[in-house]
Amino acid sequence: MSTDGHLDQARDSLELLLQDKRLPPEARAELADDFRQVRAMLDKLEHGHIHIAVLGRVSVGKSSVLNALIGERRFSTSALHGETRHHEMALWDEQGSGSLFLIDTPGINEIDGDARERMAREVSQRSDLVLFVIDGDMTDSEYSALQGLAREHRPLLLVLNKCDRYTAAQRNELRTSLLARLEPVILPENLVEVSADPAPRVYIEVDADGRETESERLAPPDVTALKDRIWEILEAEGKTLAALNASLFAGDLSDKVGARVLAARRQLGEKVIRSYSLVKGVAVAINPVPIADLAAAVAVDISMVVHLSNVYGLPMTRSQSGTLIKTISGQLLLLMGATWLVHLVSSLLKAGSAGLSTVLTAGAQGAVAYYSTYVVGRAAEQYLAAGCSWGEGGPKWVIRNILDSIDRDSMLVQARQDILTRIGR
Ligand SMILES: Nc1nc2c(ncn2[C@@H]2O[C@H](COP(=O)(O)OP(=O)(O)O)[C@@H](O)[C@H]2O)c(=O)[nH]1
Ligand SMILES: [Mg+2]
Repeated sequence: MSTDGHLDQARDSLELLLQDKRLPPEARAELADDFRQVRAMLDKLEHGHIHIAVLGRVSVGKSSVLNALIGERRFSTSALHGETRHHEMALWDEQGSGSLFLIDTPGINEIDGDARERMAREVSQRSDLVLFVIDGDMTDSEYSALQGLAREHRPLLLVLNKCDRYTAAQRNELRTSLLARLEPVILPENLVEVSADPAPRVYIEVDADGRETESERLAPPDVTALKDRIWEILEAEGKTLAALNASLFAGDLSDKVGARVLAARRQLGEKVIRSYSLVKGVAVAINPVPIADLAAAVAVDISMVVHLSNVYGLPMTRSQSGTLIKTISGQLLLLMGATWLVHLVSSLLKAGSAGLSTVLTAGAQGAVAYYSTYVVGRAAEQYLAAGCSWGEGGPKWVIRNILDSIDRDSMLVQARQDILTRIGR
């Protein structure tokens, strides 16, 4: 599928689900995040934007590097810890391209463990080019973050900043040892040395009388090597870079969104199934004469399946839903007919006695009805989740798995309690 196809599909699916007011709030919040990402990606594709992001430890000079590229103080910098709190973006209008954006990020060591990995991955997935900034030999956490990035298969430059602090000999030594350690992740042309915000130089002048005067002169930033390398990369693969990245990202994202949408539907489906099961259980408990109930009971199941089919965006008519229920009940009867009937008949036999036991048996029958509707609902849901298919194993296999996955006894106890509470006893 094309990049646009993936994203359009993800967007449509999300939009539909976001409109469903019955969706639990947590699920809605998660989906809203995905939605923003899809939208940002679509915008980016539409406008042919290219995103370049910095990553690295705090205070290595990430913000300074971006400022030096732009030639303006667009991102705030600080000698203190952690000036950059959130991702920030600025247009880099070099050579009137109008479509290059620089993205600043917090230090990778300001967030811990999993969150750090996640941020690094997210930043890299959204960007066409990542500048990993360091200011000396690499720490273990820098090293592992860089390895993680390399696994994403995105174009990656290693930027050694603060070169004004090193002598030429030190720089050479550093460069050699970094390359040796990072081979083959970083090739020599992708390790660039810069001084984004060099410390002022102190000059000492001695006049004719031997008096010394000290003066400070600002040193200009030097990021030429980086700029050149970025332009080389962009010129060589400019548009393809963005497109390749977008399709990698789109594939990932639509898989992720697909899984989220499914999980959200399951959550919603479970609510729907449980409420119909309770309706059915209560109806049977109030009126425990099975023959008279039969038609009404099937009607409840049919409504439930129609409702579920809407949750899954594959609307069914009542008659289609009736057919589906027949298939499921047929399998249920085959799989657990015997125990099922014994259970039901023994409940019915007790229905004659009055008083407390009537209440209990009513509850028991209701619970059985609850359970059967629940199983029907789960089976129908599985069928819908697979895009209206029973898969290779057929309905028998699916339904057996569902029966195995439910702890029947505890569900019956719980159902009976819920039913009795509902009918006020
Ligand atoms: N000596 C020197 N200091 C630098 C250089 N680049 C940045 N700095 C200083 O390093 C500190 C942290 O810079 P900043 O850009 O805020 O780092 P960030 O946390 O990675 O964004 C600031 O005080 C900068 O002035 C450089 O090339 N040389
Ligand atoms: Mg910063």
